[in-house]
Amino acid sequence: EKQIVVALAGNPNSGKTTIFNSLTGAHQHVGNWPGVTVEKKEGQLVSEGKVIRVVDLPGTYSLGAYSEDEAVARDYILFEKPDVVINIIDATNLERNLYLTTQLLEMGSNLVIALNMSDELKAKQIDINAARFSELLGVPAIRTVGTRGQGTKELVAQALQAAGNKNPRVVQINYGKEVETELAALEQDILSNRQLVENFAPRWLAVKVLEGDQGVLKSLAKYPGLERLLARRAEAVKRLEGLLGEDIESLLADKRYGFIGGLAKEVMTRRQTTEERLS
Ligand code: GDP
Ligand code: MG
Ligand code: K
Repeated sequence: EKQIVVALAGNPNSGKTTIFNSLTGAHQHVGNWPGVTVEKKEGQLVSEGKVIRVVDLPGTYSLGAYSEDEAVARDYILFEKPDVVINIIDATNLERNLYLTTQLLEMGSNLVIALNMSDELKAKQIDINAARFSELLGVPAIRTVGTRGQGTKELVAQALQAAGNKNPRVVQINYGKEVETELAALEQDILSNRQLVENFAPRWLAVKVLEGDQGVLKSLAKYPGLERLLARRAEAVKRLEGLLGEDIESLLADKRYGFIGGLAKEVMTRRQTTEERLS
């Protein structure tokens, strides 16, 4: 039987390596990603009779083109297509960590989320509603304490379940009427390009093209039909920037932060201290 590949993605210091160690124990191998000096850690475990290969991706805040780490993580997810991506989130910095999560969601990754550092969150008198979080994003979310191995069994169980899901739900951030109109047109173009459709989630690619993500555009250079897509993009950007008076990158970023802010607000509650309750 084919082994299942699970990649761990998350911000630096979210607890990725701690959870990686907890999952794989001594069965680890350290090397380098091809062509770059970024360290590559792999390990494996056996669960429910299945061999799971775990890959610890470089810690990143985003999957843009700004660093070698980001390019390694993004290209691995795009081109190696792990069966499941476990996104390790430092729940004490939820909003900052969710920026990466929104990108993983848009990429159409088969996601399982670890709300890690949940012990620290508790110490700060903050509750996070994992069930509601999971419901809003359409992906499993488990509270974990990496340093104590808490929640890791459940993570593996959810990852195994997700691995069998061939059509993961793709959450769509709504970028507003004007932007959505242009995205739909770009997506149509992408859908008519068989090679692009076979390799990428069309919606994700439409967003990246509109955004002008240099890393992604570079990865696409070999695909026929790219020039037409870029010409459409140039027209769309001109229209949107004229219409909305803001540059396209800021337009998209604002919507993402709006989505993240709304989500965080909905799932987090600060418990009242005894003093507050009595006053
Ligand atoms: P990475 O950069 O994502 O690989 O993060 P690490 O695994 O190196 O963890 C960063 C720091 O957070 C280390 O000091 C860990 O011991 C600590 N850590 C990891 N998970 C938890 C957790 O759930 N709770 C607490 N309190 N600390 C954690
Ligand atoms: Mg690490
Ligand atoms: K570390």
